Amino acid sequence: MNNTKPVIGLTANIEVVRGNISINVHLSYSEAIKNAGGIPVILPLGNRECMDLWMDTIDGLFLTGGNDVDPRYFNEEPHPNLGTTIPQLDHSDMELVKRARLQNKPIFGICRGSHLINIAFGGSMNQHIDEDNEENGIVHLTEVERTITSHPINIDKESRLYELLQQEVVEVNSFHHQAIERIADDLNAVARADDGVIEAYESKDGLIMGTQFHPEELGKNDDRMQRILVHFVEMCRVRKQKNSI
Ligand SMILES: [Mn+2]
Repeated sequence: MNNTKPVIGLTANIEVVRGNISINVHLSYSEAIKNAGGIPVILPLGNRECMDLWMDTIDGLFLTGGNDVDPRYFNEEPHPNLGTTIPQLDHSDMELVKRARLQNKPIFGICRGSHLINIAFGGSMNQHIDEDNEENGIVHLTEVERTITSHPINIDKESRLYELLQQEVVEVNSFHHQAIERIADDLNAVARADDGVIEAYESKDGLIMGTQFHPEELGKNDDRMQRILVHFVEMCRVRKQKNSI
């Protein structure tokens, strides 16, 4: 089979499902990657051997949402409101990010995924933001349907995200109680909420993107949001072509 579609590795969450420790990925992620022209594959917890083979197989790495990242990765003690952390998963995901970067494979992170990338490159997190910011009415941790938008973000005009969305102010969904505190040196914050919370970043070379919001959900009803993932898959396709020459 002569397949030109890029293979995208999706990280998974670890959750107890009906009493069994399980890997779990929201279907919206793999559907969004498929709809964007990629071939999604789920990466469970890795070890060295798995990771070597996965890196030979995938053309891009997609880090999904999920649990909080262990704050010891940015040299902080746990905040009282820190959620459950899964050290094995953090370690596995960090290793994947580092390996993908070494091979110049495009990396996209959403929510936890975006936090983890930032931490892997030396950034830090605000472990618990006020859910209810009275001053400007922004609620970042909402319990509405995942396609519902909750607050606007302001996008830097000098960014790829702006190129894709062609709009400086965009309404996004919001399901987070943490936020990036210090952005890693290799990354640029390119979108913020009105309270300053970083909602998207990009690496200087464009190969890494992270969003605090969820384009995989918004893209169901909003073609512009789907463009973000189409762009990522396209970068992975270019990377695959380079590899095959
Ligand atoms: Mn938000």
